[in-house]
Amino acid sequence: MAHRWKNDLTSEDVTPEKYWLTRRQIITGATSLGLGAIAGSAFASDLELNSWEDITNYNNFYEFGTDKGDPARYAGELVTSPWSIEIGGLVERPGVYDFQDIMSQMTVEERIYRFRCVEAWSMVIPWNGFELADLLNLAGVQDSAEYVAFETLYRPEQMRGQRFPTIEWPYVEGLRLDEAMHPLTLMATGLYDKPMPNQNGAPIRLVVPWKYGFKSIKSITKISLTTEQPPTSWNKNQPREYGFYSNVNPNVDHPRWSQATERKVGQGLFARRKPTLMFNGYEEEVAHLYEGMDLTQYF
Ligand SMILES: Nc1nc2c(c(=O)[nH]1)N[C@H]1C(S)=C(S)[C@@H](COP(=O)(O)O)O[C@H]1N2
Ligand SMILES: [Mo]
Repeated sequence: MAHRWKNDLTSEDVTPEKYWLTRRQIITGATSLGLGAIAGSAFASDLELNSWEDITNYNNFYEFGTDKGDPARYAGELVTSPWSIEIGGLVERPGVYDFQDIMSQMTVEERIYRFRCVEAWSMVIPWNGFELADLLNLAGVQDSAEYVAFETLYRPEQMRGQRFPTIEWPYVEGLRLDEAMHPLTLMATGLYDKPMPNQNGAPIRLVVPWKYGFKSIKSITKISLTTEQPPTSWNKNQPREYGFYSNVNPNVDHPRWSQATERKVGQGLFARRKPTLMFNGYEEEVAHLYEGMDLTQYF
């Protein structure tokens, strides 16, 4: 794959596929594909990008503290260069992959995705990144692999939240292999055409737009292909509240709050709450992955 620098992107580069909402579609409101369910019923404000300020100042990254302002406050203490990802388990070419080497082999593009946190706030974010499938293919997935396990960096000297046992460190996440290979699943390396801010998971983090935000693990240092379903941080912490799949689903409530509606960040606390969409609006693209599964059991 040819490498393209982010500032070489043209509007053609960001509008090639049906899977994601593009900047042009948002501007014209012409979203008949991908997020059509949203566009069909939505006001322009539902599709408007959240501001850089919203995206980088209000989020979760427990490695830096549990307050939603802590990542912006303290993530600057993390040194993200050099960076490498150890890829192992059931792959043909296991090894330690340097981040810059990976980048030189990937086509970085922009994709605008809806993001929905389990706590019922949402944003629309212009990520830059490449498909996780491209990275997994670089390492070569063996036929016997069924799941992908991810790990965040453990470095308490620079990640002050890790000095406390708020959750078990390192943060871990997992996907079924078909979810991981889906073209919507992104390894994000930036936003708004800028390198990924530390608080959003620099230099590289996962983005799975049809799942709740906590699946999108940040600052990844390890990826492993397995036959066993991998442990996930929130499931280990609160198994009754967080399952492995964590698909956005308005019909399955979190035990302590409803998931039926959501509030878009940046529109004021008194803005109208919107109904949550099945699979966060990506039903057409991903529902087939879960055919025949009872999603109240596999939540
Ligand atoms: N390593 C790590 N990744 C993480 C988290 C975390 O605490 N640690 N929080 C998750 C949660 S709960 C959310 S909502 C998103 C929020 O960050 P974003 O707005 O940058 O996507 O990151 C997810 N990824
Ligand atoms: Mo979250």
